[in-house]
Amino acid sequence: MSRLYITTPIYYVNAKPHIGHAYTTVVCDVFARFNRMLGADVKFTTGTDEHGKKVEQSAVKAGISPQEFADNISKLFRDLLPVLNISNNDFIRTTEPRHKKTVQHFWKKLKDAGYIYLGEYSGWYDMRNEAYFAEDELVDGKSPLGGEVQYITEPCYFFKLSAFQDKLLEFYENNPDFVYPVQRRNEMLSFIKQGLRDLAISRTTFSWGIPVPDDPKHVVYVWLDALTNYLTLNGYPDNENQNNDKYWNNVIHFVGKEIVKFHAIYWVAFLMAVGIKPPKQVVSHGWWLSEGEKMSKSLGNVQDPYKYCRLFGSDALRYYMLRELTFGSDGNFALEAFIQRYNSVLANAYGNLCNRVLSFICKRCNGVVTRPTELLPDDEKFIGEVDGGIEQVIPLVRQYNFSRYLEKVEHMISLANQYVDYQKPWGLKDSEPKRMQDILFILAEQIYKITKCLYPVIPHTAEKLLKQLGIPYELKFIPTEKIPDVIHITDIEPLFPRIDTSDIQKLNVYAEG
Ligand code: ME8
Repeated sequence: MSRLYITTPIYYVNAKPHIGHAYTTVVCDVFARFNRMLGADVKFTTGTDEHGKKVEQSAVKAGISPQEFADNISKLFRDLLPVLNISNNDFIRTTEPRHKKTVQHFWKKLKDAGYIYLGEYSGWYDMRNEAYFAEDELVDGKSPLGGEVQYITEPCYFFKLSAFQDKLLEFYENNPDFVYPVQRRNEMLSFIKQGLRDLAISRTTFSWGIPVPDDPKHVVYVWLDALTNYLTLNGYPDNENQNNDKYWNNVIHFVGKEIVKFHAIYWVAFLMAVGIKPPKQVVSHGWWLSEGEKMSKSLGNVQDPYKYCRLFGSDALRYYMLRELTFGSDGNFALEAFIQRYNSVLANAYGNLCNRVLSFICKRCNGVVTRPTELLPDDEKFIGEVDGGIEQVIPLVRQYNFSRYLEKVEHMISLANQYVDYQKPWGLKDSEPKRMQDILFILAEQIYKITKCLYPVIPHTAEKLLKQLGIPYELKFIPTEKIPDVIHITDIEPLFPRIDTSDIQKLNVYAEG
């Protein structure tokens, strides 16, 4: 059985979770569920990144300890997982003892390998993004990531990143798909080719971090600390031989576009330095904007995933996010577009199809339909088109083309609606009852297949529908799968009730405070 290890970034605890964080986590969940359906043994992890000066300062401001501060926000990230229906296998906090042990072990390995030395660092420090920049990297007096900068000098341990320039180039050459999409790969390549400077990997200006082994005045740079979470979650250092580990050989890190460099350059160099294989792929996506702008507290446009789930259900949010954003590009998150997609696709096209077919079977066939003994050319065409659609879905997901995948499924739903409209089973009750039940069976079987395709994105509703069909099912893609020859439908209920758009003004989907 193939193994796969899928990770989200671990999120900073200086702000509450918003739609952007929810997005990466949902993408990973869909990818994890999809691969499990294809038979893979998937390990899927997420968590929170809790150290650093920013957290220390926010805690002081709030009048509580950094640990208490981190506890409060980490809980909001953790509690969001069941609300979004996320199937993660583990959740890490960088303040946990298991992680401290890994980071300190990893540090010692880097040091023993000769890649760490003590020096002094002066530079422009972006506090918000916990990163140093050289004078010539600043943009309008701010860091290239947009944060305010301060000039700082401190004694500091360095990682010999400069020693990895050629090895990184060779690695990129040998692994052309390492960074997805190719635009980000090209950015990484040009960054490496510009020349790599050694990296400051300890801090002495604050203490909220993991102490450097044998020199506890220093704490480990928050990015070295954070990236190592992926090893902690894979049992390192107890499981020291990661190169023979089946999960580690198939790690995919999903990240936002702004942190590709940390994963695709620094992390790779750290791992190379201790002789651990780099990840298989770093997959990056674009940003959700809210009302055309980056979400920020001060603009008051931070979209709250908890609110969307409470108002419309997690499946509706998951569907919208995957369908609306072209993976890799930026997109705008807007309530009006959300409701529009919900009503047209989930409520009308899919929900209504399921509801009218299943309730008709209940009302007119006492809930029972049986497999037709023969198919007409129209039936064969319809079934063939649905089967063809399913075949296209699998490669689209493997290529991270989530919006096209859902577009394909929407096409299959519209084929089913066209089939209903053309065959008009409702009118055949008295004249051709046998043909009517044949059509309904065919529809029920195609609804079953379409629903399985939708399962990774709308798991809650899909399971509800599969239960309504009364078919014992397995959550696997089985190419030759046929449902039983007799279907018994009992309870049915609407899947996605329409949202009344006259209420839009009343919906507050922005985070407070
Ligand atoms: O960078 N649109 O944490 P972070 C889409 N702790 N995705 C978004 C987004 C948006 N507007 N805003 C955030 C960190 N994200 C580090 C990571 S990993 C070893 C350490 C998502 O809380 C996206 O995945 O700033 C982005 O990369 C991540 O949240 C940043 O989360």
